[in-house]
Parts: sequence; C-alpha cells; structure tokens
Amino acid sequence: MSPRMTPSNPIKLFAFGPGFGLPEVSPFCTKTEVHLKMAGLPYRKEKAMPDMSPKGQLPYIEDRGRLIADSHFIRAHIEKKYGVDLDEGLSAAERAQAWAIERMLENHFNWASGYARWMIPANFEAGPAHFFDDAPAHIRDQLRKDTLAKVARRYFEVGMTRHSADEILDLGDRSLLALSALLGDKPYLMGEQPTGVDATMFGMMAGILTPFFESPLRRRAESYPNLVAYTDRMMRQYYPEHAWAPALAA
Ligand SMILES: N[C@@H](CCC(=O)N[C@@H](CS)C(=O)NCC(=O)O)C(=O)O
Repeated sequence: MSPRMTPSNPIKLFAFGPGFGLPEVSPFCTKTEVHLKMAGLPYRKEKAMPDMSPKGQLPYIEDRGRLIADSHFIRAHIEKKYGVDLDEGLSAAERAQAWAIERMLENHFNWASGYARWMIPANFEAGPAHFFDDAPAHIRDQLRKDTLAKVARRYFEVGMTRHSADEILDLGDRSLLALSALLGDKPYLMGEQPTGVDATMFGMMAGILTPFFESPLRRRAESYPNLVAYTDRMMRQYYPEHAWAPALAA
C-alpha cells in the first residue's frame, strides 16, 4: 500500500476539523483523512465550510491547484495519481463486498446516525448549532434555523423521517447488526490488514459512538463489543494523539 510517488507539495484537505469528541466531526472527512494516512501521503488540513467546496459538501482536496470533491472521487484520484491501491490483497469478490458495505454505511447508516446528531434537539443545540458561532450576531440564529430546516427537509425527502423514531432506531440497528456480523473477530473489516472500506466504517462508527451525543442508536452501537473494540483500534492506529473516550476502550 506504499505510494510509488509522493506529491512535492502536501495535498490540502478541506474539512470541518476536530470537535464533538472526535478528531474530525464529519464521517466523510474522516474517511478521506484516513485514506490519505493509509496511502502515506503528506497532507495539510484546513478548516472549511461546505459552501466553499466545488460540490457544496466536505471533504474536498486541492492537489497542485486541482480541486477534487467527494470522498469517493478523492480516493480514486489518490489511488490513480500516486499508484496506491487501498484494497491491495483483496479479490474481485472482496472488492465488491467492500463497495456494498461502503454504500450501506454511507447511503443508509449515515441517515440513521445523522438523525441522532441533527434531529434530536438537544444534540443539535450541543453540536451542529455551533457551526455558526463565528457568524455575525444579527444573522446567527437565523442561519441555525435555516440550516436545521434544510437538513430536516433532506431527511424527509430521503425518506428517513417518514418513519417513527423507533423505526429509525431499528433501521440503524439492522446495519449495526450486519456490520458486527461482517466484522466478526477480525481486526479489520476485510481481514488482517486495513483496506479502504475501514476508513468509511471507522468514520461512521466513531461518529455514532462519540460520548458527546446521547442517543438510543449510540446505546445500541455500544452493545456490540466488536464494533466498539474496532473503533478503538482504528482510533489508536490513525489518530494516536486523540484522547478517545476511555470507557469505550474496555
Ligand atoms: N458523497 C459525499 C458526502 C459528503 C457529505 O455528506 N458531507 C457533509 C458533511 S458530513 C456536508 O458537507 N454537508 C453539507 C451539505 O450537504 O449541505 C462524500 O462522500 O464526500
């Protein structure tokens, strides 16, 4: 997995930055950051907001003046440009499984997990509401309200908030059960070595397990010892400097 070429200038990674008990608040930015670490590529992280990105979402990177947005396309770029294969050692069928797991995490689990962060009012107040702390005082509250309304609309359009809170919890737990069974007693999702999908899995698991947000889905996640141990292992490996909640390390 070592890169054959390294960039002469560090890649710039635009992300939210640390917060909510996490080394990076966004699971997608975490995924990209871990991919860069896995690839052994030097990078510099800069704080950004989604409206600065070419696709209106974080993460995006700048590599020698070229902007690339979206965690999937960033991965594709670094693999191609720097001759890295983050799925090295996997068969075609295993690569297909890794892709399917990633889609479940990003296109299903993320909605159940994000619901806990954005749609439980106390969590919104403690967390995402603070994204606007630096906005001018006279528009700050309106920005918070508008953003929450936009996010709530999205959760409804994607279908998640057409379900009751208990049903959303069941959906999220169904993915946790699947992930726990897929991981089993292996150190990483696809076996003995970390591969690309572990970056996605880790970002999502850390995002739900952080003790910063109280939620029924977090409590369910905590009831899967292998998922808790996996998240702790990945945290120690990729963010050794981060003080991750010791209770979760048990
Ligand atoms: N498909 C994108 C998803 C990225 C994403 O959802 N980013 C969120 C932060 S976790 C964002 O920027 N949201 C702002 C918005 O959608 O307006 C990727 O893989 O990078």
